[in-house]
Amino acid sequence: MLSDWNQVLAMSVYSMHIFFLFALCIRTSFSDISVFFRKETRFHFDRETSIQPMIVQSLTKCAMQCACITKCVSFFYNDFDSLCQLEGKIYMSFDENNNDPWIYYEMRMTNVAAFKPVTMSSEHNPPSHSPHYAVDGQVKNTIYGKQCAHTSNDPNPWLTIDLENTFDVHYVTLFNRIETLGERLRDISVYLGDDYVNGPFPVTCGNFDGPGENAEVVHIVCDKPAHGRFVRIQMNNFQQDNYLTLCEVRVLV
Ligand SMILES: [Ca+2]
Repeated sequence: MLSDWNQVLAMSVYSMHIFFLFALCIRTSFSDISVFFRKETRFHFDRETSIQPMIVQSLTKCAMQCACITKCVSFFYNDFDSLCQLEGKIYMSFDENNNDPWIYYEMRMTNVAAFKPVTMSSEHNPPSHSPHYAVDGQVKNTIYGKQCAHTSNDPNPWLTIDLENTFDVHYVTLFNRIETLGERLRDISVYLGDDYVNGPFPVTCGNFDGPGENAEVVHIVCDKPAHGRFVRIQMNNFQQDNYLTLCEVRVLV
């Protein structure tokens, strides 16, 4: 019964959030977008390769643009020049003296993966790459992918997080390794299941074809709310270099 009520509560919270985001999309009177989006300071995008940003009147206008687009969960806003960037790749930044005028905003949802039980298909060089590093809340600029969850060279490497309850997942965020070999992140699918840590996983949230880049942050937005307790992140299409390395995973509901 408790599980049922939690499920109802999770669905209600999700529905309300989507409702208010839609309200943000169609109205102009919201003065405080922090209700819908949170600011993060350690993200940047590549201005050389990204599409031209939009000129907008305000941060709220930029947030409205994102709220009106299906699968937009984040954006960059430049208050100095009133510019809005909705598309393009996102990267972790490790510059402690970052004076970048571009500020990153992400949809204010709840990460239900933090510090939850995690298993992997195998563990590369224990204990430097323990699965718990995927949900410890840290993304560090370490060499050789240390302090990131890291499998061996498996046919279809995977990492599964037990959310310890069922949720309707809106999107999953993957933090790629930072220093090198970021291109290994490719052919990723995110699946969900209700019953056991080893599956089955009948629900597909979405995919990331890749290849990834060093320090890239990938949002996999589900086609529709993906229901389940166990979240499996799996690399498909066996190739020579089949290592799955994840420095952090967030599951947003
Ligand atoms: Ca981590």
